Amino acid sequence: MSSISVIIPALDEEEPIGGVVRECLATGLPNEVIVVDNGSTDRTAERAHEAGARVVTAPRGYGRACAAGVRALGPECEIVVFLDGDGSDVPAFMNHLVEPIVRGTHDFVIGSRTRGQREPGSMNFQQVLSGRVAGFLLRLLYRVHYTDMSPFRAIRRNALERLDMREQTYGWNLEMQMKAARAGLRILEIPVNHRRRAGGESKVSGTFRGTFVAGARIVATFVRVALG
Ligand SMILES: Nc1nc2c(ncn2[C@@H]2O[C@H](COP(=O)(O)OP(=O)(O)OP(=O)(O)O)[C@@H](O)[C@H]2O)c(=O)[nH]1
Ligand SMILES: [Mg+2]
Repeated sequence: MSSISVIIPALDEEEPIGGVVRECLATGLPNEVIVVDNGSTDRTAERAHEAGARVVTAPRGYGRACAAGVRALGPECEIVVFLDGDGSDVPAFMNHLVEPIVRGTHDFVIGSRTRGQREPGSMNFQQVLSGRVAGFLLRLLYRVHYTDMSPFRAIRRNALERLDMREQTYGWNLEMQMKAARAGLRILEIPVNHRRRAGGESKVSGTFRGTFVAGARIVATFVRVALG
């Protein structure tokens, strides 16, 4: 059996984080769950730890958090799973994400929320549209099939470490998808269900500022990686 580690970036998620960690552990798949907390002002770290996660810290920023999680991986880890800490991703789908990697047919398996069942209100129009637009552009550029920029994804550890990930904030997810395609990884997208966040407050899609900042960063990432 391959050794699986889960990385969860979490900022001020004290309400949902314990449940997310427990749901991940309940799948019986991960050897470790790493919660990357950067500067939460609430009890995110405490709740994550109580639920059974290893907690590491990093400077502010979604990409920095993910990168810090990767640096903290145990030496035995072979497959890395990423998901959000707000309870919106459904850990029960983790087996569908890792199975093709364990079987050896794929290196990168990404969930698509737009192809799965979405709880009403879990994704707004801009999120669905931007996932589709990114998918369209990446199909033209790299002939790959994506319909979302879902944070819920699994990747072979040695493949991830070769991608030379640079994005420090919300461009991280798109950068991984683009670099995976460019590197010729064997990519699979599968439908995953999506829920509303299980408490706490939105940092991105639920606020105008969050949407604007993340959107600008995602466009900048697209341009940088496409031209790079
Ligand atoms: N470590 C870390 N995590 C972050 C940062 N910004 C956001 N996150 C986490 O990244 C995930 C996505 O952020 P959300 O606020 O859920 O953004 P969203 O999914 O667009 O918005 P919702 O509709 O409210 O779910 C959550 O787990 C956040 O806690 C950050 O700067 N550092
Ligand atoms: Mg969310």
